[in-house]
Amino acid sequence: MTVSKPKLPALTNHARLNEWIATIADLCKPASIHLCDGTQTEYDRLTGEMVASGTLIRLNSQLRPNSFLARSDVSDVARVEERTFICSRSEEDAGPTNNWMAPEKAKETLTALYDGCMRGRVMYVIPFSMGPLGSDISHIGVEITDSPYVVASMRLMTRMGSAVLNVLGADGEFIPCLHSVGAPLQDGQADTSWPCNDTKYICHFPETREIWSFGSGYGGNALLGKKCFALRIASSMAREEGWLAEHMLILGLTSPQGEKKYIACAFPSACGKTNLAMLVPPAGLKDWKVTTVGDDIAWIKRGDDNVLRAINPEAGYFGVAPGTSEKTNPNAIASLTRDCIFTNVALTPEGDIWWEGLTDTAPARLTDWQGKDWTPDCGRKAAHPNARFTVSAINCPSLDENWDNPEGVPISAFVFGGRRQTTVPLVVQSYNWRSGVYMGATLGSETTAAAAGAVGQVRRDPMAMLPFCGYNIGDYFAHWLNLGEEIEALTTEEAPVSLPSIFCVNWFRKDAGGEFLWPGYGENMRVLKWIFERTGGGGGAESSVLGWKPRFEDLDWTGFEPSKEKFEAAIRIDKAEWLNELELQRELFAKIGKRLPASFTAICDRLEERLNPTSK
Ligand code: SAT
Ligand code: MN
Repeated sequence: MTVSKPKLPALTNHARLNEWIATIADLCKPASIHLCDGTQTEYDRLTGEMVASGTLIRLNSQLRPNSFLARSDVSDVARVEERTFICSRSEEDAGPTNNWMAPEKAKETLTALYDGCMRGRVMYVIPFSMGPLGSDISHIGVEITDSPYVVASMRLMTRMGSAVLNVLGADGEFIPCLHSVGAPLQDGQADTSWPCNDTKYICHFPETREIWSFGSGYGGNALLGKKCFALRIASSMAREEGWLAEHMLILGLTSPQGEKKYIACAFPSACGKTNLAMLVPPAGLKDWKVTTVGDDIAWIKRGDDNVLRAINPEAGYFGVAPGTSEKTNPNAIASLTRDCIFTNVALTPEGDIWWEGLTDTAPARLTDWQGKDWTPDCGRKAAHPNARFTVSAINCPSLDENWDNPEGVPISAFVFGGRRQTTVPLVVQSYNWRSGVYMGATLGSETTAAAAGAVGQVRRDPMAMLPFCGYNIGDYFAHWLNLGEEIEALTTEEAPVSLPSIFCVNWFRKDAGGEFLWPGYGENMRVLKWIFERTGGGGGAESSVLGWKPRFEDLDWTGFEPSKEKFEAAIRIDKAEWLNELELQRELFAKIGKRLPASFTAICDRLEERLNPTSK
């Protein structure tokens, strides 16, 4: 029996949205259509159906109430960067760091793939708001998907459902986000627990502000509000409209005196952003407080007062599970006690979850992420290295009181960090906006399991945006420089505006024996405290080639037995390493070519001269 083409009653009172839904239904030919209202009842029904179909396993409700485990297909475990395309009209506008495909070609290829791709499945329509409902900084999207796992995840990760349609009204703007796992079901064909397709495309059309994704059900490939919308499409919107869409966590820092500042920090995927955003200060600094606005993405706009204010467009966390523990991130562990979806973690015989690093000793027996029996000596990982937890922000004990404030929070500092075993010092503060932008732009990091491909190689990851900038990266650098210059130009004696200070950090430096030089995690509070002080014009520092850096006595060591030697090694700027680093930065510049801001080459030359006064 073929399913007859659904004749659509108007699903919403937004004519353009109805039209788009009808067009997609026509193309994808689902068995039925469901407009998501975002209620708990709907969530319970969908998760119940997924338990029945084998897509989800319900965890022990005594140990982990209302929580589920999903196991993905072994071929669908991370973002697929080489299948991710920016489909701008001109190739140059996508730039040298993106894969480009002509929009007509992408649409033609994907239209063929989408034709009939939802046969036998429900087509879900998910209205969602990135950012607090109705905030000037927020934007609305509508995702069409044939994956109920995506619907459930979007409910945890975004503000989703009927309330969003109310804000959208009859003619509000929305970003259409089309997603299919690409696994139509013929009559009577049994479904698999994780349908997906070997052919994958994640396409972005910046000029028409559309997203078309096909073939994957995992993370950023499928939850289109996240990297596709909130970073790739939003970065391009932000450039046109004069704001910033960044791969940054946002945290609040409150001093023992009650002074509060917010900072936004950019790190590549799987570099501990969630841990930093939820940091618990160590005993010696327990009078300091860290609160969480967001753990992954920040949208930042200039207020009428020219202060940069940020919102977290998301409403939940899609965090890396392995390595998350009571020691490394107690707030995440506390967030995960109920109402979560875990993907690709291991299952205990009691029906609870486990992953590498959750406890010091592994349980004697587990079912691994692929559903196979697992024992500690079997030689395999129990959880996939990119296994994830998905949980709503409201579960987080450190959630900031302003996390949902439509006005956003004022940003005092930007922090850029990578994962570098060598070269990059623990922390350094740039002398000014321009050299800070340069620091962020030349960020390098060792690759992680968040994306498919090799792990552990250093690649340039400008502002941690390499896989997420939706347009030419040279233009992106220029946009950052312009924004700072414009704000600086407005500064007068009567109306002083201060741009956020810019810092660069590296928690991951190692000694010659491969041991970390810095303890990381909660101890990072010592660096955050210095950053807090520096943004107020306080805090001791010495100058260096790269910028201001703390001396040993400038960090607060209360409650910590510091090794001066290790600190010096962690903060050291090594001439030979930096001359090599500048060569690598020049490789990036050469790749970017003519859209690279001219000042960057000048800064690089000057750095080289200062490192090596005799070289020129
Ligand atoms: O893009 S994902 O959200 O799947 C993972 C990441 O890069 O952090
Ligand atoms: Mn991320």
